[in-house]
Amino acid sequence: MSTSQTITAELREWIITQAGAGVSAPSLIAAMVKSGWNEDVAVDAIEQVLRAHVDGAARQQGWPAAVPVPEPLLDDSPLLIDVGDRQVQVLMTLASPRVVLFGDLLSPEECELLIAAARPRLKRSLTVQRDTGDGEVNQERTSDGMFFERGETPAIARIEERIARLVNWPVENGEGLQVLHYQPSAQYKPHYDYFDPDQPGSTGILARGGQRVATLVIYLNNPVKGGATVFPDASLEVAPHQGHAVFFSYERPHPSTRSLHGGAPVIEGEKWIATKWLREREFR
Ligand code: PD2
Ligand code: ZN
Repeated sequence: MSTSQTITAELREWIITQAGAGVSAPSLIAAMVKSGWNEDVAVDAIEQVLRAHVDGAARQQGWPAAVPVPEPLLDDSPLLIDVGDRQVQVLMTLASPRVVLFGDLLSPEECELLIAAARPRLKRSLTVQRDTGDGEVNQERTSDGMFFERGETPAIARIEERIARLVNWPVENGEGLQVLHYQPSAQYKPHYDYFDPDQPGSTGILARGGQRVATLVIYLNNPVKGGATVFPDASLEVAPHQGHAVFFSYERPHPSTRSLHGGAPVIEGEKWIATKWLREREFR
């Protein structure tokens, strides 16, 4: 391996082969540092080589292109993120699927306020019909829900501002908050939140701000049993705790993001969540 700080064809080949054989990123970095690389430069080089490699493979397979996605500022692994009016806890992160679990995003009072404002406006949740893009009642999704307008009340605007700072994504790119209420046995079977670009019904939806690129599910109460948010591709279950929120992003509308997720059946008690979906561009 070269000791210079340029990415030669030889180095590129070496990184791709090693990573493909399952050698971890820290081991690759350690090997490069040992042969004279600055650590930060080595990290950047590995990222650049592997990203270009994945993009090339994705193009060959006919996958949709990757786009920029929201991402919390997690350099140096902070335990807390300052979002202006609050310190949000970082409780867990996962690289693939990209998942970050936050604590204390909302106060108990803010959770109660959202539930009280949503309750009189709840209707049976719909899923998007593939061909037309219209909503339809579906056994896959047995909750009741409603949408707030973006910035509908000062409290909602404050929460949306906080979310924007937390994940570094403009407030304008967010859909209005959706509140969902699950009774015992209600669930949301595993699905992807992005819209299938090949379905005719997606055209109109995508015209309003492009694809969904990330989701934040905020837990508004504590169910007694059940109601976890599950990520089957990672065998990950997130327990629903009041005020906590699980963030996940998906850089292309494709299962390779491993962003398949669902709401497990509520076994005892009830479950309230608020979901914020983030689009590529301004959502109108
Ligand atoms: O209630 C959940 O945990 C859940 C699971 C999957 C919510 C959503 N998806 C969603 O709102 O998209
Ligand atoms: Zn979902």
